[in-house]
Amino acid sequence: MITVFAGGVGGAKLVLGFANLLNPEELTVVVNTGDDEEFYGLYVSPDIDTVIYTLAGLSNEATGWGITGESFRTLGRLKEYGMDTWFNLGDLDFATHITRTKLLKDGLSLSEVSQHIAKSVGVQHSVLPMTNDDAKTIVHTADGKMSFQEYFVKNKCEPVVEYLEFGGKKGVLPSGEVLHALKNSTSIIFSPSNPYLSINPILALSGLRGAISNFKGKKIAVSPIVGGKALKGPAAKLLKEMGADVSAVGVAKQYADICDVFVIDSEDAGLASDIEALGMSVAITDTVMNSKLDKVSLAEFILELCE
Ligand code: FO1
Repeated sequence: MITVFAGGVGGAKLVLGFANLLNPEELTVVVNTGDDEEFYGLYVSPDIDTVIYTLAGLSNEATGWGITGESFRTLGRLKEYGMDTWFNLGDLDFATHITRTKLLKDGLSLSEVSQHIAKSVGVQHSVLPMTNDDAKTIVHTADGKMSFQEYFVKNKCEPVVEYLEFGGKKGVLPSGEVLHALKNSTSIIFSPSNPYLSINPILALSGLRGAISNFKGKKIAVSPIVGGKALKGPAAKLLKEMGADVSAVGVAKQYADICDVFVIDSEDAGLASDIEALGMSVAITDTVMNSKLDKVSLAEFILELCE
């Protein structure tokens, strides 16, 4: 079995590639929940939903999040009622959040609820939240501190990030399901999600870095930066604000102490020796995933590295 650490859009694309090649018992996806937030009393877990909707073939290809063909009538009515509506929740998406909130209130864990939602829309592979506890990311910026979604959606990633605070309280543990998956895995894959916003919240969980350091199988990370640019989202801007190189080398430095192999795009082949100097081996292929074939090809390439 392989375990894939994933955030939202970039992670979900690669996960779809793996899901096309591996049986459900051969793949576990561990998803960042630092982006989770409550809206109107409903518990929203954006990265979990992005992965589930993508695997279910429901996702909006244009945005990468939400459900294709969504309507926003409920949100429109909430606006008429004077509610804050900067986070675009669609009508069908609301059903997911209502279900999640109800089941959490009934006493199910976020892992159990996520499995229930995934199965209900036909997803057979395991999609696990990184933790069952509150681990929301707080973004400290030049404009003050804010929740992840306030930073990402309300403020369009514009505030300059000073530092990121992970975990609702100190010592948040990974879920038992995550630890079980790692114990039974032969490889760990760090998907091309934002290393600061999507992967670091997972790595910040108590004991997880140690578990990964002691992990005997292959540990492979994929660069979300190609040709000095992020394929989507604020990864390049964040690298700059954190004082890192805005390149695959800058990302590789984040993974140098926990990964054996770093996958870069063919366009960045010239950076291979700089990354090898960090102590990782480098694998070069086309990493930009536009079509389904791109996603499956990249997943296939990584599975070969796992052997
Ligand atoms: N991203 C946006 O840029 N704007 C939105 O209004 C928005 C709404 C939204 C609703 C549900 C959901 O599951 C995700 C949504 N996202 C939206 C994406 C989300 O903020 C980010 O993809 C992740 O948190 C970062 O990975």
